[in-house]
Parts: sequence; C-alpha cells; structure tokens
Amino acid sequence: MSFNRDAIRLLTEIAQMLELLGENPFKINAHTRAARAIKDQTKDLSTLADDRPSLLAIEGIGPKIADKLIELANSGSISEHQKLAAQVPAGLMLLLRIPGLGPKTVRMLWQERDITDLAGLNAIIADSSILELPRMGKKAVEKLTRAIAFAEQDTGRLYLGVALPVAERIIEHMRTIEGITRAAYAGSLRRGKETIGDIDILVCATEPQAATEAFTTMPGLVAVVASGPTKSTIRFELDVDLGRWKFEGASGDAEERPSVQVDLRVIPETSWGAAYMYFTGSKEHNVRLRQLALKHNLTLNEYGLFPEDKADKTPPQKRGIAPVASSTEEEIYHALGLPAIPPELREDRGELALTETPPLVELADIKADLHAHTTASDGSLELESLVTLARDRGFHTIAVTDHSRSAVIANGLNLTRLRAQRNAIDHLRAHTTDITILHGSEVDILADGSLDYDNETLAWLDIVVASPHASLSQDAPTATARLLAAIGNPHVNIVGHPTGRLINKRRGLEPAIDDIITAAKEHSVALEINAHWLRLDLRDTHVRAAVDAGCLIAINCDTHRATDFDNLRFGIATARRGWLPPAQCINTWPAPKLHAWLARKHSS
Ligand code: DGT
Ligand code: CA
Ligand code: CA
Ligand code: ZN
Repeated sequence: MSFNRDAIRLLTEIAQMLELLGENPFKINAHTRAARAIKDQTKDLSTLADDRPSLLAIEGIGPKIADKLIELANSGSISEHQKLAAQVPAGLMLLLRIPGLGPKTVRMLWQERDITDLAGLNAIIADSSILELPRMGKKAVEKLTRAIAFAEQDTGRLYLGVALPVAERIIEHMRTIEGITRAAYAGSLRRGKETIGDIDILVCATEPQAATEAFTTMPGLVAVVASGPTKSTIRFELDVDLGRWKFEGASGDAEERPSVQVDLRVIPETSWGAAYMYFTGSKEHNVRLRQLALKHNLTLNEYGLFPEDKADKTPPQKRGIAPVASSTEEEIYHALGLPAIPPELREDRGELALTETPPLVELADIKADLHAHTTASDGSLELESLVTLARDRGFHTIAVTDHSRSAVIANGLNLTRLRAQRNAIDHLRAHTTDITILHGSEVDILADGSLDYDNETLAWLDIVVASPHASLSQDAPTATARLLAAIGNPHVNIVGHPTGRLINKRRGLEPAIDDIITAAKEHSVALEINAHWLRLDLRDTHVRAAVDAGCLIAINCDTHRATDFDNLRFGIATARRGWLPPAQCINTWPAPKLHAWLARKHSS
C-alpha cells in the first residue's frame, strides 16, 4: 500500500514544516493526527479518492485533509507540501532525523543562529556557542553530540560480508548464460571496501541483448530499475536476516523484500581491461590515472588508453583510433609506466608512486587462527569441532581463546573453569599430531586498562588476546590510556578488535591510533584485524598506519560458529587495503617462528 505510506510521509512532513515555520498548533496537529489515523488503516486509501464521504468517516481525517488525500491520489503530489518545501531549507528536515532533535529545537537553531544543516550545527557545537541558546545546557549538548554521532553511523551502505555473496551468486548465474564470455564484479566491492553502495557487474557477451534479458529476469530479482542495451540496473534480494536493515524497493515501497541495487554493464571484449579498470574505480584513482595519461600525451577512458588529440573533441574510440592499450588492466598500467596495482590499493593513497606491485597478504598465506571461542564460553563449537575445522582449513595452529571471567553475558571462564579447559585441551593434544592447539584467553581489557586475569594466570596461558568489550563510549584520552596499559602488560600477544566498533552500529573507542601502534611495536604486540564483516577492526586506514610503522598485525576470525572461518577473506580484504605484506602478518608465519614469538611472553 504505497499510497498510504506516501500519504503518511507527506502529511508528517507537512506537520514538521509547519512547525519549523512556527505555524498554528491546531493546523500542525491536524496533519499529525491524520498521519496517525492512516497508519491504522488496513485498506488502500487511494481506492476512496472518489468517495469523499468514506474518507471523512475515518476518525482523524477532516475535510481539508480529505482534499489533500484526493489530490495525492489524482496527481501524485500535494501542492501544499511543495509550497512549504520551497520555504524550508532541506537540511532542516535532515536535522529532524537526529534522535532527540524535534521541530521546536530545530526551529530555534534556525531562528537564533541561522543553522540550516548538520555542518552548521556541528560548528556551533565545536565552538561551544550552542551553550548560549535556550535549553542548551552542557548535559543537553553532550546528549545531542552523542545522537549526532549515532545518526552518522548508519551510512545506508551494505556490509561487505553481505554484498559479496550476492555478487558471487549473480556472477555464477550470468556465467551460465549462453554467449557470456566474461563476468566479474567491479566497484567498491572489488576494492574490498568495508561497506558497499551498490554492486557493479561487468560482462562481455556475444549477444548483449541476451545478457541484459538474463540479468533483468534472473532468480532473486526484486525490481528492474532501468534496462538498456549496455547498461541496466536491478534491485536484487538479500537473503540474509538483517533485522533493521531495510531497503526501499524501486517503487519506494518499504513492504518489498530487502534488496540491494545492482548495475550491469555489457562491455565490448576488446576494451575489457579499460572498462574493468574504469568501473573498479575508485573515482579518485581514475582521476589520477587520467592526469597521468595526459602527462604521457595519452587519454584514458573506459574504452582504452589512446593517443591524445587535443584538436578533436570526439572521443577517440568513435573516430576509429586504435588504442595504445585496452584489453587488460596490466597492459594499461604498464603503458602508463606503472606496475599492476591491486584493486584494494586503488584509493588515491599513494599507489601511483609505486614502482613495483607490493607484496600483499593473500588468503592462502594464512596458516593459523589465534582467536576462537568454544562452548566453554559463548561459542557454539565443541573444542574438538573447532580443531577439526581449523585442520580442514590447512592451519598449523589454532588458539582456543574463550572469554575471561568479567564477560558474564558471554559466559566468561573463572579460574577453575579455565584450568578445567586446560585439562580438556591436554587430553585432546595427546592424540593430535597434525595441528598445534594453543590454550589462550580473550581477556577483557577492563575500563581502566587492567586485565581480567592476574599476571600469573596470563603467563601460564600459551597466548593472550586482550580485547575491549565494555565501556566503549569512553573519551579518546581514556581509551588511549586503557589500550596502552593493556599493550604494556608483559603477557599480552595480541590486542583483539582494538576499537570495538561495529560498522553502521557502534562507533567504538577512538584512541590515538598512532600512539597505540608505536606502543604495540615497542612491546611486540600484534594488533588484530577482526575478520567479522561487522567489525573489520582494525579498519583499513589503521592497518596502513600500522604497516608503515612496522607494527605486527594478526588476522583472526574470532570464530563463534562453523561458518565464521569463511569471514577470513573480509579480514584479508581489509589487510590488503592497508597494504599489509604477508611477512608482517603473524598468521602467515611458519609454526616454529609463530610459537617462539608467542612463547617469549609465557612460562609454559
Ligand atoms: P559505492 O558503490 O558507493 O560503494 O562505490 P563505487 O566505487 O562502487 O562507485 P560506483 O558504483 O558509483 O561506480 C563504480 C565505479 O565507476 C567507480 O568506482 C568509478 C567509476 N565511476 C563512476 N562514476 C564515475 C565518475 O563520474 N568519474 C570517474 N572517474 N569514475 C566514475
Ligand atoms: Ca558500486
Ligand atoms: Ca554503481
Ligand atoms: Zn572473541
């Protein structure tokens, strides 16, 4: 019932705009009340557009509102809404989406300080002049600051871990279509970004029409947004339960299934490399490449790298000019005097200064997982199953690191249970030869930076992963001191998910990351990239800083259930985006080297 939904939205917005303009409360209230009344309706009100009496019979809908509903049904819009929208800056309506910021406050900000958007609001918070305004005490402003931070978290972008399987499903399908000679995903997904705006698929096809046809009718399709000979856009279903992750479908109807936008481009075989490069992006990387091409008297576009002809504005491919390079990305990079640049590096973060392709960690390099849970705390795998899964992955080492005692919700282990776990591990070790089982702990870093077990216990363990779980909204200096204290503990090997952020959900700690990296290097502590797609913490930019500083990195799955090992590739993507070479990642080390490095901080 998209009509009812539109009506509710428009009436609510009218009420909000009236309030922002300081209009009559009765008039405002009439619109709010009508919106509420429509929410309770189970029938599509557009069917009553020529039945005014029935509309009026609905409690909460008066004659003026009834006219607006009829207008909406007949014309698709409400003129009053448009008139008001012309008077109210759009930024104010966005401010209203911040939890706790109502029309009264937003109007006051507008009237008193001419604030019309978030940037303006942030500015008067930053210089504290907001404190001079009515009802804006220190407490209220603190609350507002937190609400803004929270609202900024949900970027409306899809998790890498959700988008990638969808793209793979689509590509697998496209490859079954006759005449399709190539199919690949590009865009931010290929660059391994932690979140994805939309999915970009490229194909080469002997019959472009058939490719488009297959794409716009494929299983899992929710809606066709646009369909043309070389470019089409669909919305594709998400088969993951994302809770509040609701997308609007093409018609704007929220009742449609959750879906993601997917762009398809049909590419001529001869310009595959140029198109793959162009649509992989990033945009910033592409801009740099085009500038570089111009320096070489060349011009680069999605069809190829061509000799530059400043006199002719017609694109070279349309003039029958032969490209210098076009069929592979490598060819084009080489023609520009560059080494092949891996997709994860294409962010305009210095990659054009590379003289050779740097060594980057790969999935196959990973030989150990050093952070995993069992049924002893909050995992769903028995010890034996965890070890079996790790062995099946080809790992030489698996560390069992259940939660420590303060993690009550996660059923953290007290000392008695920790010792009992050692017995179980010793028992399993007695008939295990092909994989090393380390007995460790994921020890809580408490709010003050102290650890959840005494030093004697930490020394007795084989490995210690220290992680922050609670008090994650500490201010930056406190968070820095907390993590530095943990890093300074003589028995800590790894700091697990150092900030505790959850993508789109929780900002987490914001420590002075350079200080953390310096200390980690000094104390021979590895910082973890937690491979779960909700965490990816450290994030790419932190990894890059750590790599530059020569700090060690761990990539761990933080396994709680069997499928969690599959998340490793997301951790790898983040690592590569941080330019991590395999040698700097402790999970790639041969067993003797890794074990010796860990043992330096432990007694057993
Ligand atoms: P997303 O979807 O927001 O996560 O990010 P991308 O990077 O996938 O961006 P998208 O889907 O808009 O476009 C895919 C690629 O196509 C992008 O990375 C670079 C290229 N591209 C798109 N629009 C432009 C543009 O206006 N200029 C340039 N140079 N490249 C563009
Ligand atoms: Ca994209
Ligand atoms: Ca796109
Ligand atoms: Zn964990």
